[in-house]
Amino acid sequence: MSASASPDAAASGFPYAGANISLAERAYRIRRHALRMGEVQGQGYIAQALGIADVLAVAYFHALRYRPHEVRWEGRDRFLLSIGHYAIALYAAMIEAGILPESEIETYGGDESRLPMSGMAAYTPGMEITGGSLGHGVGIAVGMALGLKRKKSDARVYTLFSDGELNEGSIWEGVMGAAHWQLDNLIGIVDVNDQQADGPSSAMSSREPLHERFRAFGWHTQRVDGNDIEAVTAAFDAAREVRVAGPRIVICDTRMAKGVPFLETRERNHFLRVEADEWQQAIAVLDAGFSTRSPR
Ligand SMILES: Cc1ncc(C[n+]2csc(CCOP(=O)(O)OP(=O)(O)O)c2C)c(N)n1
Ligand SMILES: [Mg+2]
Repeated sequence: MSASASPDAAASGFPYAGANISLAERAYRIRRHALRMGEVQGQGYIAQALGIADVLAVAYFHALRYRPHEVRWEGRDRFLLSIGHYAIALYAAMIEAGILPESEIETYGGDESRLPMSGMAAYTPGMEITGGSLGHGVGIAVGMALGLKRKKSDARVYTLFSDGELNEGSIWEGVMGAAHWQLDNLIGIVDVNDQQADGPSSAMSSREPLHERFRAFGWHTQRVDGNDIEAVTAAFDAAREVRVAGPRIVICDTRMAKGVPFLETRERNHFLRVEADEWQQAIAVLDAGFSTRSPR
């Protein structure tokens, strides 16, 4: 069960402000929920979920303003999942945040489930958009951020997209639109795991140097180790607070399957098939890694 700090914190829209669970523990628990969902189907985009868990922990337990039991609250920050195949990662974060019940883990990917394998707004509370047809998360974020400004809202729009999506021209159209409209309420997060469906992104069609490229497009740009929680937290804080005009991006270099070493080294981990007996092994390795690193 997730613990919130106080009724005041919940009402403020920062439900976990002051909670005594560390972001590292949140990330560990997000990874654990994801592995449990992976086990239900026996395969999936589990390496991405393990890789992005630290970023999601910072987003949902530090940066985002929302109400877990009122997902359509008008004052919420919007979190857009452009990469629909990362849905398992977002479900895991939303379970930890108390937006979705933990008991639904066992329904993951099933016919009647609210947790389909690719993220769909009509199915899942808290899923803002139906991503998955890649390349749209930035353009949609531009429209939302512009709309919020026109409504005089101080809510922000976060959009999570991937290094593979940088090969879609529509992403760069959105990037230019955000700069044109000076959208300082838009924060992009790009997961650079150097992987896409056919192999390493750097070998497919590299978009490096990303820092210089985004800066040239008029974005306030930071690049961090996306598995370093302190660095991600500082970058999210700076993205929110820096006094510059225009959109902001946090480029996050992540390691696929982070936290489960025998999966980290597996080849072609875009879509992992994990043997039935390996899921419990993966959870045990994750548990052991967390308890030795973070004595409580
Ligand atoms: C427009 C579009 N083209 C192709 C696909 C098929 N597809 C699904 S995931 C994926 C890889 C995208 O790259 P990335 O998100 O970086 O991959 P990962 O890091 O998850 O391995 C592709 C090509 C799609 N969903 N949408
Ligand atoms: Mg990738």
